[in-house]
Amino acid sequence: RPLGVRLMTALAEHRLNVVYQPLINFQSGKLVGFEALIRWQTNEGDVIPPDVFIPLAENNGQAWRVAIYVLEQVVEDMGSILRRRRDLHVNINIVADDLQNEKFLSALSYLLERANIQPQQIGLELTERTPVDFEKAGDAIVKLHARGHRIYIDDFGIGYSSLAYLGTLDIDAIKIDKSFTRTVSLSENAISIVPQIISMAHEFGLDIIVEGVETEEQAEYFRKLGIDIVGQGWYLGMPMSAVHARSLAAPSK
Ligand code: G
Ligand code: G
Ligand code: MN
Ligand code: NA
Repeated sequence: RPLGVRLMTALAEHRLNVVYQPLINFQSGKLVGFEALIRWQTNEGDVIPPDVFIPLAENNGQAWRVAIYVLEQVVEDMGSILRRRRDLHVNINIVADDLQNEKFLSALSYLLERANIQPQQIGLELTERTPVDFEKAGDAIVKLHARGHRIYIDDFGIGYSSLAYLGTLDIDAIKIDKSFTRTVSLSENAISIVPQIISMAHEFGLDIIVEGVETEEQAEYFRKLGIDIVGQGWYLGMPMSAVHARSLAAPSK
């Protein structure tokens, strides 16, 4: 059967999994939240990456089903810890279609309200890998932002209209793409555009998350900048099961 049909069946049978990758403040070393990442392993044992099945869902007009699925899973997995720790947040990935989708938007408010999770505790990561219609997306973003959600531009720097976003959209933060993180180095003569991206984001009053932090040297580089920056990457924490994420987040006493 076509992959798109198999995806719908897998969603209906609840066979996709959500894992959680820690977000760590470089200055304090503290956990500030997680990014929720969807995983699909078929009954035959094949792992189908989200890069493959998310665009498929989008093309079939079914992206909202995936977004609601992840949201429901996040509420179930992380609701208890988010109620105990109001300082933590969980980010979910959405696509441009989701911003226009009434089913997703109402599920978002209904599920959070029912579970007593604050909108501030659910961040929305919008990738710029695919073009976004600013006119339409702008309105939806203003509304979600006004509700209290934090809006992140994901994969910042590699996609469409990076700079146009910064001045025009009601966003809170950028996630600097891992391809830029690879260019930073503690050596004096290293050439990297990352400091410019960071100072530009600051000028616009945006928070910064650095993706793909894989080495101690990269972590040290961002610590040394001496400003509040959040990092994500294998060095700081692998994507993990909900059980592990909850125990990482549980107040230590
Ligand atoms: O976790 P991984 O490296 O496999 O993710 C690959 C890509 O899939 C990333 O760009 C990530 O943003 C995207 N992705 C992961 N989980 C989700 C999800 O739940 N929804 C959407 N729309 N994209 C996701
Ligand atoms: O596009 P998005 O940022 O949502 O994708 C996050 C993806 O990046 C996840 O699939 C995750 O598995 C992957 N990822 C997380 N940390 C690292 C890292 O340190 N290095 C690399 N190469 N990928 C990472
Ligand atoms: Mn993301
Ligand atoms: Na990203």
